[in-house]
Amino acid sequence: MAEKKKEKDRNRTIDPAALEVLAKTEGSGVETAYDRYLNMQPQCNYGNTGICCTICIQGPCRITKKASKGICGAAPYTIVARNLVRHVLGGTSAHCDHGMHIMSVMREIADGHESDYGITDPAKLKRVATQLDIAVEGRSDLEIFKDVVDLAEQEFSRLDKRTYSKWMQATVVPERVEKAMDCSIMPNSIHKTIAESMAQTHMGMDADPVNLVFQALKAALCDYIGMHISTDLSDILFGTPTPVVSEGNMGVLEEKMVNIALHGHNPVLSEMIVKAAREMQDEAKEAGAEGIKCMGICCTGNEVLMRQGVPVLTNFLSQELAIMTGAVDAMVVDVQCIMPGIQSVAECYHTKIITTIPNAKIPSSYYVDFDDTRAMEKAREIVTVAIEAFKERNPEKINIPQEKHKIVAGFSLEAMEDILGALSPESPIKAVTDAVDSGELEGVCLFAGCNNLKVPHDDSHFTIATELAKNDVLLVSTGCAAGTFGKLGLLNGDAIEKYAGDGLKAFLKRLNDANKDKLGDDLPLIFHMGSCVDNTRCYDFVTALAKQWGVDTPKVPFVASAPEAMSEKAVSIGSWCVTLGVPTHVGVIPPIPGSPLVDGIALQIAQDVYGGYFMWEEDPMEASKKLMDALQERTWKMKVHKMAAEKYETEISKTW
Ligand code: BF8
Ligand code: SF4
Repeated sequence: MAEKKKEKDRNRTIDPAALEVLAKTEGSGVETAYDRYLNMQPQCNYGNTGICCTICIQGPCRITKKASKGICGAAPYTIVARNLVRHVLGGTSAHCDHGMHIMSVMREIADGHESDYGITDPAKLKRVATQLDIAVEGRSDLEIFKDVVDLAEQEFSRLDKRTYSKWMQATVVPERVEKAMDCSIMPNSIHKTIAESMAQTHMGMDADPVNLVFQALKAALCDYIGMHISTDLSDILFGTPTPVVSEGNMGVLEEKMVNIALHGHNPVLSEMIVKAAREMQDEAKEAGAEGIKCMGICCTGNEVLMRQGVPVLTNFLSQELAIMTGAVDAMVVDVQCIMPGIQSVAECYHTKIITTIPNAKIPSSYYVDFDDTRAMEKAREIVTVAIEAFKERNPEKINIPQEKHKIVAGFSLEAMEDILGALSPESPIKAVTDAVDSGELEGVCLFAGCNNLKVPHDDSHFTIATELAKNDVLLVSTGCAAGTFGKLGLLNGDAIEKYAGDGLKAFLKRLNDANKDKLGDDLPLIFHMGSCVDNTRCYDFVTALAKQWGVDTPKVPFVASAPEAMSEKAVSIGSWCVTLGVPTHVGVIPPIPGSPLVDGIALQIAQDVYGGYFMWEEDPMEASKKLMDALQERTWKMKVHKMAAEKYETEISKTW
C-alpha cells in the first residue's frame, strides 16, 4: 500500500513554493530528488534495518533466515552497532572539518598574517576564554585569542590520555562529565577518538555491541565538542547573533536582481561573499541588473540569516527546485548537504554552480578555490561569475513563486538571555523555569535536522511544531527545521495568534511587552537559534535550565525532535543529545531495528544509563504525543522531587 502511494506521489512536499515549481516543471524532463526518490522504490530492507555489512570486501553480507551471521561470523548486533558507529563518525568528522576550517582562519590571525578576517566580537572572545579558564584580565584581545586558538587546536589533536576535553567540561553540568567518565566515554580529543573508532569498527575488531554503542556515544560527544568550538569561534570572528528581521521562501528571488544563492554550511566563505556583493552593486547595475541579492539555502543560509539578515531561499530538499525558477544566477556552495543533482538541473538553465572547497567538488561545476588567505579577492571573483551569468538569463524560463513570509531570527543564547532578562533581570533563564513551574509552559522542544523524502517534505516539521505550540511548549529550532518554519511563516509574531496555546501565548506576550522598546518587531512563535552546528547553543540552553533548577539534565523538561532526519550529522547530534540527557524523537527510522538488542539500547537502556533516549516515530501526530508525554513526565517528576525537598528540607535530588 505504502509503496503504491509513493509511486504516484511525486509532489512529496507541503511547501507551496516547491509544489508550484514541481507543477510547472512536470514533464519538462528536468530530474530532481522528488523523481529520483520514486525511481529508487522499493528501497532495500536489509539496508533499511541496518543488517547489511560492507565493512570488508568479502561482503556485502546480508542477514537472512538462511544466513544468520556475516561470513566472518559477525552477528546482526555487531553489524548494526558497527554501522551506527560509522554513521556517527561521518557526522562528527563533517562538523569537525567545519570547525578546522574556522580554526585555520583563526590561526592565520593569531600568527600575525594579514587576513580579511578579524576579531569581530571581543566580548564573546572574553566570555569563551573565561569559561575555559583562560586569563582575560589585563591582557590584549590578541593574547587571549591566541590562547583560545591553541586550546581549540589541542581539543582536536591531543593524544595524552590523562587530559580530557576542556570544551566539554566547560560547557555541560558537572554531572554529565562524571557520567561520561563513569562510562569511559569522556573524550581526550576529537582526532584520537575518530581514529580509535575507525579502528574499532575495522573487520575483525570489536564484536561487542554494547562496547560499540558506547564508542558511538564517545564519538558523538566529539561531535558536540567540535560543534561547540565551531559556534564559539564563528561568533568571535563574525559576531554573536542578535534579533534580525528578514524573509523566507522562493518569493525572495527578484527578477531584476543578480540572485546569488549561498548553500552549504560554513560562514567563512559566505560572510565574505555577502560583503563582496554589498560592495559590487555598481558592477551589477552595469550588467543591467538593479543590484545583487544574496539568499541562503541549508545552514550557510542559517549562518548569514542569523548574522546578516540574509533571506532564506529554501531548505535541503528543495535546493534543486530553487534553480528551476530560472532566476538563480549562481549557486555558491561550500561543504555538506549539497546534492550533486544541482549540477544537472543547472545545466538546463543559465545558473552557474560554483564549488569552492577542495574536498567538495562536483564534476562540470565552476570551481573557484576559496583560499581564505585571499578571501575578499576570491569572493569578488565569485560574485563576478554571478553577474556574468545574469546576462545569460532566459526570460522564458523565469518562474518565481510569489510565496514568502516574514522571519524574525538571530536568537543566540546571549540574545535569548537578553530578552528573558527583561522579565527576570537577576537570572534571565528563570523566566523560563518559573513559567514551567507555574504550568504556563509545558517545557521546551528543539526542532533540528534535515528533510528526508521518506516522509513528505516539511510536513512533519510543521505538524509537530504546531501541535506542540498548541500544547504550550516553548519552541526553538536550527538547521533545515528552522528553514521549514521560516518558509512556512512560523518564525514571526503573527504565527503566535494562529498556533500558540493560551499558556505559550501569555508567556510570549509578557516577553514581547517587556521588550517593546528593545525590539523592532514582535517575537516569533519559534526561536531560530542558528545552523546545525548551533545545536550546541540550544544545548547551552538545557545546561542553563539545569543549573537554574539545580538538577542534572535528564530532569529538565526539554526534548528534541528531528522529524525529517537525513544526514550522518543528524545521527551524531541525536546521539550526543541522548548522552547528554535529552529525550530525542527521530521521525525517520534509522538503520537500527535489524538488531533488537541495539534498538533496545537506543530506545530503553539509554534512559537508564544517561537519562536521554531515542523515540522513533514516523507519524507526526503520534510523535507529538510522545514528545508531550516525555515533557509531562519530567515536569511531574520535578514537582514531586521539589515537594520532597521542601518537606525534608534537603536539596532537590539531581538524579532522575
Ligand atoms: O547541517 S539540517 S539537511 S543543511 S544536515 Fe543538512 Fe540536515 Fe539541513 Fe545543515 Ni543539518
Ligand atoms: Fe561480511 Fe564480516 Fe566482512 Fe562485514 S566484516 S562484510 S560481516 S565478512
